[in-house]
Amino acid sequence: MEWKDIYMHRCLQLANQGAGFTAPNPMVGAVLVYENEIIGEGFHRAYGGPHAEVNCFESVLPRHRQFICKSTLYVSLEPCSHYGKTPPCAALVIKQQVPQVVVACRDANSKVNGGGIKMMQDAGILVREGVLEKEALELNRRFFVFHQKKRPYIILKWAETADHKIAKPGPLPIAISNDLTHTWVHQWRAAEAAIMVGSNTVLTDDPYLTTRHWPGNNPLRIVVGNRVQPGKSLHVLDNTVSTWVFNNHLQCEHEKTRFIKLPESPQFIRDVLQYLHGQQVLSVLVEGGQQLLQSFIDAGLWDEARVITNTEMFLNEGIQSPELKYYKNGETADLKNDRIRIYRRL
Ligand code: AOF
Ligand code: ZN
Repeated sequence: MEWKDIYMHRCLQLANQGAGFTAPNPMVGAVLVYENEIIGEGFHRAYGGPHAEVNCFESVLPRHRQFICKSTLYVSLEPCSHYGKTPPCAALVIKQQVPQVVVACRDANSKVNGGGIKMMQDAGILVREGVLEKEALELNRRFFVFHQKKRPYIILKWAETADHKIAKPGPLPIAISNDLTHTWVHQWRAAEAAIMVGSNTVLTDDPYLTTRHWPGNNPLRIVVGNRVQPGKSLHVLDNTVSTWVFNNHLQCEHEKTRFIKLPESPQFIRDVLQYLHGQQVLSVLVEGGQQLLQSFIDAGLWDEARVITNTEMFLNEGIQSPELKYYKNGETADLKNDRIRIYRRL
């Protein structure tokens, strides 16, 4: 039976529409094709909701239902084989009597991990794997790192001057990036499960860490360090968004703010990440300051870095930007006087 890449491209396009709403689940798209025509489409819209395959079968018009048993189903991730918030999709595919399934990549979740493909093959379905696999792995890179490395996907972000300074000396914050970049950063925030900063940054900048310039979810706010204490008048403690403060002294919870005590240790960052993995936090955008960013780099605990450089601003003195190690260059973009570079860890 024939199959075409173009339908998998469509699956990935559909999957991407769930960005910012599916974590800790992956983004998944599905397309049902009968004689070169799409008769059904669906994607996983939000965590806890129906999977892509369910939405795809439901979208088929009554007069097209008769063709399902002669169609090819394309899915950007292996259909699941477990009972989670929803019943197994592989069982649904079998029930619908689809003769051929084209899958971009396997599901890294240990509850599935090839189980869906096996279930369908055992039922006599022809399964083709690895179509646009690279693109599908890239789309769900947060999900795959989470399951394979047992920690959230980590994106480091900072804004620097043309002479590589991220702040002035002293306690006063400065604005480095422009308004357009600012809006884009809020879009970045909305795509991640959490935003993290150090407690020094909270005290100097008093940031909101919200996505107020972009529609979408507010991620969990995470503060690391001992300098933020309950009762301080700080935006991150305003209880408008869930906020976790990792520290060495205090364990308590009030409204949306949770202080989490972890032992003082050189492994502190690893302990924080282990806790976040246990709480199903799929990804973290680390926004500073310098010390926290550098500690992630030195521990080799990062996946992506997004560096914004104001090409017209020079400070001469100030806090030097973090220094990346073992990376390759990714995309770049220019927004007026800001140059944005994306790096990937090797
Ligand atoms: C699919 N299609 O669209 C998605 C899948 O708790 P549940 O029931 O929502 O299951 C979540 C797991 O199911 C998730 O970790 C991943 O392994 C798989 N996601 N599978 O067949 C989908 N989103
Ligand atoms: Zn499923």
